Amino acid sequence: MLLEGSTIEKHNEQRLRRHKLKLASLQDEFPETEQIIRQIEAFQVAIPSWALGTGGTRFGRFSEGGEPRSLEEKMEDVGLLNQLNRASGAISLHIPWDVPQDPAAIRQLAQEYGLSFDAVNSNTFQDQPQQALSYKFGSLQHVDKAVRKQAIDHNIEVIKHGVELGSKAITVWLSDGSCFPGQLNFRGAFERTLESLQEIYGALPADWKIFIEYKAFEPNFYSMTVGDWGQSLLYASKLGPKAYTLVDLGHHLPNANIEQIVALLLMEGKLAGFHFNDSKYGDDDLTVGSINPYQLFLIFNELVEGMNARNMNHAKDLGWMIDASHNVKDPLEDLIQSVEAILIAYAQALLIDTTVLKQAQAVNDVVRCQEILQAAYRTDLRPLIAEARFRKGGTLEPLELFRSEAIRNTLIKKRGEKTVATGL
Ligand code: RM4
Ligand code: MN
Ligand code: MN
Repeated sequence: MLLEGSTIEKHNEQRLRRHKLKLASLQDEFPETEQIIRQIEAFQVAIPSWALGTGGTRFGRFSEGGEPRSLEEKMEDVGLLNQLNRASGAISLHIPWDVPQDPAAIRQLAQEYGLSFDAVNSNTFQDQPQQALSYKFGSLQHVDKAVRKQAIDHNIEVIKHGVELGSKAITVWLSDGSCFPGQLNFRGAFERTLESLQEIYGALPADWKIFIEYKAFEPNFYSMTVGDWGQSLLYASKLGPKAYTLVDLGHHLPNANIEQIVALLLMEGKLAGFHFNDSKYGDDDLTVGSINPYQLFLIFNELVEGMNARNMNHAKDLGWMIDASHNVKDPLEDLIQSVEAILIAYAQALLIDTTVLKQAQAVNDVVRCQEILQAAYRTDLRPLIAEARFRKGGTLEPLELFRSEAIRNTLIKKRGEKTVATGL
């Protein structure tokens, strides 16, 4: 379902006066507001096709109902989300959870919803019903060449699906590793994985990239073959210029300084982009900005400074994607909150006066440095995000409209209470 234009107009009309007042106060205080609004308008965050249904843990799954039953319905949900916030104009597909059976029809549908296709994702962490060989002991690292070949072929297949839809990158996340000391020869696992990745790399079209995602633990709990940014960077460097390291915020050990990792990957020209989420303990996949919005802001501070230093286009030169799971929230409401949190952190980072910060750093004025960062972080820039949405035809308050129009009820009526979306 898409909303009638008049529904959005009515919603905005009722809120416009208050919104303009708040906006005027920011415009009065900061001369750069217009520039920030334009940068927010250009910024898009891709939605993962596997995050439109209810998530769960191994202890259970409690659905909201009305989950999308097909890729077409998932695209419908992202189309709706984008209609509300005008910042979710891309979808990232996970294969084989979401195989585009009729690529021409899927492309056509994407055009109708104003969506493009972000990176495609391969899956060699689960065994599929028709699959010949098992990934129980890994995929690209496997000691058996035949298993490695099966996993390589799958990745090449995923690239083909992506080519048909206009994607420009493949994200490879491997669950490969070991659960017990002695199970695996680390060097052997690394070398076999590299060799497999080299074959996949060889199948990339000229204008494609490969993103190597790392993760500290789970499902393997003793070692992960791509366990941290050092290992990922090693693979990416050995593979060549089309290979980059992807940072999923939940994939670090507790208290890792992610912003420093980001700064250095960016410096090396090897940062692929992000899987945004938030976490308290591990790969919790919680709503972006729900636990530690300050960390998100610090990451964006490094991104803005580092991208400017390399003359990069903020909106286009890195992959921006959400990778979250919605266990107790409506998935669409959760995604609205996540996109908003990302845009707020980005806007606040844009507000930092880099010249003044550098001056303070140069004289070791530690107090001043903290004040500069926190002054930006403590400024409520939500009116700028709302204004960017409004200018692009979106809603001033997406969450409010989602609720007042009872969108989940409509989806339940249309799709049913007990539908299950593919994904984790
Ligand atoms: C992993 C990782 C991958 C995602 C899967 C579903 O933990 O974050 O990016 O594709 O989960
Ligand atoms: Mn991820
Ligand atoms: Mn993850």
